[in-house]
Amino acid sequence: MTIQTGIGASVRRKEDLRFLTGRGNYVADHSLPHMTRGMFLRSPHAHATIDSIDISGALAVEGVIAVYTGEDMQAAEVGGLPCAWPVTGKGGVPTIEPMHPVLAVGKVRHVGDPVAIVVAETLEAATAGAEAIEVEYGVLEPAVGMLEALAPGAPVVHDDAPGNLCFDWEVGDAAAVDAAFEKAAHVAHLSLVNNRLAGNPMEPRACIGDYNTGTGQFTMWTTSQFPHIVKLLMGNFVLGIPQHKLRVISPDVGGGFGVKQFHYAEEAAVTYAAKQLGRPVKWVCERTEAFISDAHGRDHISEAELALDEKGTFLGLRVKTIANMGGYLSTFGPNIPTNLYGLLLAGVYTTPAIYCEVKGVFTNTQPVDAYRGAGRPEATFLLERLVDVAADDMGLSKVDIRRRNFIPKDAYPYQTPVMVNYDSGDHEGCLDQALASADWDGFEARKAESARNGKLRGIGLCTYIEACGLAPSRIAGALGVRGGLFESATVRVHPTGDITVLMGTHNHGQGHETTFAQIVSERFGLPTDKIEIVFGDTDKIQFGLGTYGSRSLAVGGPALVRSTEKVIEKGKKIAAHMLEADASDIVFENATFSVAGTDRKKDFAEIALAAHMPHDYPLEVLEPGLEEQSFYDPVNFTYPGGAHIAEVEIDPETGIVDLLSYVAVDDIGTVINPMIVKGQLHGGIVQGVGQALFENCVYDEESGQILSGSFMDYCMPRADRLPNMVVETHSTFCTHNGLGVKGCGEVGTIGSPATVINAVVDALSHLGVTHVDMPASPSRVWRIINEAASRQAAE
Ligand code: MCN
Repeated sequence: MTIQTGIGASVRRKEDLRFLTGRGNYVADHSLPHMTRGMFLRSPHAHATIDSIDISGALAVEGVIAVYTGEDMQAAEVGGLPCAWPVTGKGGVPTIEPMHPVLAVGKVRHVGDPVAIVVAETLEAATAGAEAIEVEYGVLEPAVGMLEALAPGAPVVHDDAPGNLCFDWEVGDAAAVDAAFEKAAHVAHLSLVNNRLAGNPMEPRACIGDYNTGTGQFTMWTTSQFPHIVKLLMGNFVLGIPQHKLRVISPDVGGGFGVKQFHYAEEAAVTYAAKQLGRPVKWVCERTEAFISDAHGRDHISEAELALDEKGTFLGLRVKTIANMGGYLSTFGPNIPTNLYGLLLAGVYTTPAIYCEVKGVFTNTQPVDAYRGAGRPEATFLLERLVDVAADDMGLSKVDIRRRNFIPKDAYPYQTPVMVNYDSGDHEGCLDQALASADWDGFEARKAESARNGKLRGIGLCTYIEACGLAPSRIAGALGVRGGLFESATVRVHPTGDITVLMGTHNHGQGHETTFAQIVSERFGLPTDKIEIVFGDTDKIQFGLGTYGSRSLAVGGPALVRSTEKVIEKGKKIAAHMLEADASDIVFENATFSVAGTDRKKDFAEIALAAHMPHDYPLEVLEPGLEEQSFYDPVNFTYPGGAHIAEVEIDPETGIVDLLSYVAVDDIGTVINPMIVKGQLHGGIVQGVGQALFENCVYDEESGQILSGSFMDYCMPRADRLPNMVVETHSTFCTHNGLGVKGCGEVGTIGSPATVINAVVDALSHLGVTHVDMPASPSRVWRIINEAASRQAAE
């Protein structure tokens, strides 16, 4: 029996053996000769002037080698950390991009803002050194909440951003929306907060800077999702290192979830220090330090209104959102609540008029950027909550109101009023399958059973679409990105026929070593154990843009397919020469080149050998070697969609929400590896459930101190709070990338917050509750239940 290893097979993850047996190759595991340890002194204040820094105490600590401050870097003309995706606001006004120094100069703008780096022989000495630095701060009142930061007279985070407004962006047709609201039979309203999250990948960030004093070559190991971009941003904009003198390596990375797709201050600081000292400098983030140095995600305040006719048909949608940028712009900060949010507000519906405005605001908090889903969970949450509110207002069923407004399957491709053009989808199909799998019709009986046990049961539904596979460079360029967004793949066939694939994407948990090998296995008819997928080293890999926005398969996959096609084309020419036939008569199947209609053939390894030992070879017309490279730039995003259904049970005595069941039916196009997709869905859903029920970054409103800066206070979802999930697919196919694939890495996180909160609100709807902000923690739910009960008693 042959084991199927091509597209569609649930091949076990090749990479897991080393991970599960403790043989992964992480940055923190690396040790270099003469390596030193770096430790950052971070601001204890949210907003303060730096009046003086005395480093003498640190330098007196045994083992401390050097201390560098922001002023040292300024004197060395080190640049600021760049924003790679600003947006253009109303009236063409650009995003305000204040200087983001690697180490603070003159002022600190959030708790955790790095002030100095101490380099020492040991971690203990570096830590003691950081503690021995004396900084005189002039503590200022911080701007903590977004509304407070925008209020007149608020403390100013950056002098060049008066009123703390970073950008004021809009999309859609405001006049058309006004007209729609004028003729509406009903308008549904919703005010909501999308809570702030910390990504918390299992492996905290780490980096090592190294400088070769002989060759002038820099090497930086870092836990990054996109080493080539770090190389470009840090080399070109921050440290002025020529690109050919800088190598960035991101080996095994223990989860990223977006948090590791930014160029961080620590990367530049250790590289700068390594150059000064001629010795490698290593920094490994601690968990608590991660809460005040990793970029956070989400953090919106929104007002939304949906205009409907008397039958519940959507006429217009108006959204006003305030989005937190934190104390500085992170690499992609402005892009997340604008292009990845406003452009998704049509959802799966035919709403003809949509208008959204987003104000980005600076506050004295940690910078905010992408976190799994990035913008799309926010759009889905707002829209799918609002649809439920409208259904309740009008006495319509949650299913019927959605069906009435779905974009029909045969209306694709579908141009939305907010720029994006969806290529394919089948929302009815996903919904029907989800309703059946969740036994939607049997809910009332289950609810009655819960009631008999004193529990409140609710069911929640969300139908969503998202844009991923970032991105067509031309469209992204028009939307403000300062770079390309294509992807690359090299297929290197060795003389033996074994294969190394060099991918421009980065694997940090998604299973690329398996799924990309499956694609090659399918094309060449070779087993996956003859195929090695390599990524994460800018000296080995051609330029690639890395992994985020569920792009690796949808953008990297077609580049890989093209390279395999080029190898096959060249193989056919070699085979034609060896078999004395015309290349057009050569067919390639199951790793064999043969002359059509004959038994004359050469297998893949023979052709590979001939290409490297070109004795019997058409050298006059064909170069030796068998290695092909491709770059692929898509023409559109891919648009996964789906229908998710959850059931919750609430204990009215404690406010504890139990998630009892979760059904996800997702349209992700062609599935390469069903088992890996299932894993991606499980993980993604759990992260969305985390946002809905448990996780929250909380700041003290007066001091700007983070109050949830450890796992004692920041509640991560755990297996014992989760049900067995039902994860299914219902696919339509991407029309433009050849493979028919759509991304799957974020869909779970995009659908689940709305699904779970819709279920929570449903469980409480008999109390007159119309919305519950996330996280639906026991204390919040208990308070809502008790307030509603008192209200009802008073009426
Ligand atoms: N896949 C498939 N068939 C499809 C779609 C995807 O078999 N139709 C496979 C892919 O080949 C890949 C995996 O599923 O092995 C995810 O593919 P894709 O949707 O292309 O997403 P990326 O590989 O680009 O991963 C990025 C995405 C994002 S944006 C975040 S955030 C995220 C995520 O994936 N972070 C993760 N999943 C994660 N999973 C882990 N374990 N760790 C993270 O940090």
